Amino acid sequence: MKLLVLNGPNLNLLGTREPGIYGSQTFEDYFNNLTQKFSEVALSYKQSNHEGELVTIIQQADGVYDGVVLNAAAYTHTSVAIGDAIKAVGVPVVEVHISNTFAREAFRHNSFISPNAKGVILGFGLQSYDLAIQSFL
Ligand code: CA2
Repeated sequence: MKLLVLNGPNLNLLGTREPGIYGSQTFEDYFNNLTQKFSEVALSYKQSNHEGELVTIIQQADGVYDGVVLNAAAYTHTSVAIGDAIKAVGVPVVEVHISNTFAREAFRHNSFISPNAKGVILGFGLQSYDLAIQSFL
C-alpha cells in the first residue's frame, strides 16, 4: 500500500512553537516513527505553505497513491480549491487534525475538506495521523 501524508501551511513549524496546542515533536521526527511502525506501507511525506501547490500535489497523487492523509491546516477552513481537487480525483483522502477544531474558535468549525473526504480524524494530537493510516489498512 502506498500512502501520501500531506501537510499544509505552518505545519513545518511543529515542535518549535505553540507546544501547548501542537506538541513539542517535529513532524519529521514523528514521520520517522510512522515509517518504522508501518514498515509494510510505502509512506511518503510532503508539506507546502501554498494553496495551489497543495492542489497540484493532490491532483498528482491520483493513480500514484492508494490514499492521502491530509492536514490542510488553515486552508481546511477557507479553500474551495482544495475541496474541489479532492472531489475531482479518485484517490481517497482522509482528513486529519492535530487539535480538536470543534473545541476551538468558531471559524475552525467549518471544513471544505470534510464533505469530500473518506473520513475525518481530529483531536488526538499527532496520533491522528497514525489512526488515519490505520483506517487505510
Ligand atoms: O489541528 C490541526 O491540525 C490544524 O489543522 C492546525 C492548523 C489550524 O489552522 C487548524 O485549524 C487545525 C494550524 C497549523 C499551524 O501549525 C503550527 C505549528 C507550530 C507552531 C505554529 C503553528
